[in-house]
Amino acid sequence: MTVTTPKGYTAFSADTIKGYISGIDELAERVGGDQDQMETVEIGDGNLNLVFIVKGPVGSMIIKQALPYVRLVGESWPLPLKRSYFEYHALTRQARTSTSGARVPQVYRFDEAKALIAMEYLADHIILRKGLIAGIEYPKIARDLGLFMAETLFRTSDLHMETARKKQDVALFSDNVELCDITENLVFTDPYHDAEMNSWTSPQLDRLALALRQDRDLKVAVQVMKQKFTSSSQALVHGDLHSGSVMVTQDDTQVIDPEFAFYGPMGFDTGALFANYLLAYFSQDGHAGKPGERDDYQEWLLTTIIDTWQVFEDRFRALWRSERDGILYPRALFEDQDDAPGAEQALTHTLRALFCDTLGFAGAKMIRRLVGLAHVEDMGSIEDPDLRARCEANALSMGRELLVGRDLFSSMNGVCEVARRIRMEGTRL
Ligand code: SR1
Ligand code: MG
Repeated sequence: MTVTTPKGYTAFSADTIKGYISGIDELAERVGGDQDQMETVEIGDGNLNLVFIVKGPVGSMIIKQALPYVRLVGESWPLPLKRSYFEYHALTRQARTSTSGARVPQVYRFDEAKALIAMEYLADHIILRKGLIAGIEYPKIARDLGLFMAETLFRTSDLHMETARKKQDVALFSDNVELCDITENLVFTDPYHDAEMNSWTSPQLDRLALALRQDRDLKVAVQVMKQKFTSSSQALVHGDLHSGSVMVTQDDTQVIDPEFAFYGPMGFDTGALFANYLLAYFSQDGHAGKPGERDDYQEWLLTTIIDTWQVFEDRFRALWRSERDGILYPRALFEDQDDAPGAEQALTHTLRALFCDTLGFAGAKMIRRLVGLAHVEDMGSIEDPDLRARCEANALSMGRELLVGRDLFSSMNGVCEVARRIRMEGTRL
C-alpha cells in the first residue's frame, strides 16, 4: 500500500502541539493564555491515532491527529491520513441526525493537511469500556444509545434520504477504502485462517481457535455477513461502535471516533455494540473478587441489551411513521392508497431483517476480538490466563451461536437466555 502524506503534515508531540494551537486564533482563544500556560498530554490508547488533551487558563480541547500508520502495529503498516476527513464528515452528520439520545463531541476545527480534528474535551466522561470493567451501571445508556443508533441509521438511509443526496454521500464515504479493508480482513476473514497477526490465550484456547478454521457452517455464515458488509449501503454507519467508542457519565452519553464510517449495513453498528456488551458480560467472571460477586452486574448488562434494542426498535418505528420520506417504501404505495397496514407489514419485515443482521454481525465482532488482531481490555485485563481463557471460550461459543443461528432467534430475551446458559454450562476448552 502506498501512503501519500500531504505536504505540510507532521505528527505532533505533546510539546509541539502547543505551537500549532497558538498559531490558530480560534483555537488559541478557546484555551486562552500563551504556550507557557498550556498543559498538554498525549493520551491515545486506541489502535490508530494520537490524542492530545490541551488545557489553558480559559478552556480545554481534544486534538485527535491521524498517524500515517497503524499505531498498534507500527510503521510497517501504513494507513492513509484521510481517515480524519471521514471522521470529520461522520461527526457533522451524526451531530445533525442524532437529536434525542447520545451526542457527539462538538468539532472546533478540522485541518485536513495536518489530519487533525480539534474538538470538545469531555472532562467528566470516561470510556464506557472502562466503566463496564469496573462494574459501573449507567442508567441512561440504553436509552441514549438506542436512540442514537435509530436516529443516525434511519436518517441516513434510503428510508429518509432523497436519491441525489444519498448517492453523493455514498460516493464521499466510499473512498474510506483502507479502513473498510481493515474490517473486511480483521473481522470477517482473519479469525478463520492462519493469519499472521492472529493471537489468542495460548495454549488454553488453541483447540477452539484452530477449530474455527474447520467449522464450515461458521465460515459460510461469516462470509454471508461479509457480503452484507461489502455490498449493502443501507445507511451511514459509525463503523466501529464498540464500548471504547462511547464516553459516559451517569447522565450523559457521547459517541466518539467514527473514522471507520461508510455507507454500510445498519446491523453492523447495532451488532458491534451488542457484541461488546456480551464480551463485557462474559468477562465479568474474570473480574469478580469472589464467585457470584458480579452476578447482578451481569444481569444489568443483559437488561441493557434488551432495553437498548427496545428503545432502538421503538424509535425506528416512530421514524418510519413520521420521517419515511425517502426512496424506499413510498407512501404512494401504502398510506396514500389507504393501506397503512401494508406499511406496518413492511416495517415488521425491515426490523426482522435488521435484528438478524444485528446478531450475525455481533457474533463476528465477538469472535474477532478473541482470536484475531486487537483484543478487548475487558478480557485482556484478566491476569490469570486460565480464568481469562474460560471467559473467552464462553464468549467464543456465544459468537458462534449468534453467527450461525442469527435467523433462529425471535427476541433479545432469547439471546440473553443463551448467554446465561453458556455461562452456566461453561465451554469445554
Ligand atoms: C488495525 S486497527 C484494529 C482495530 O482497531 C479499531 O478499533 C477497529 O476495530 C480495528 O479493527
Ligand atoms: Mg476507534
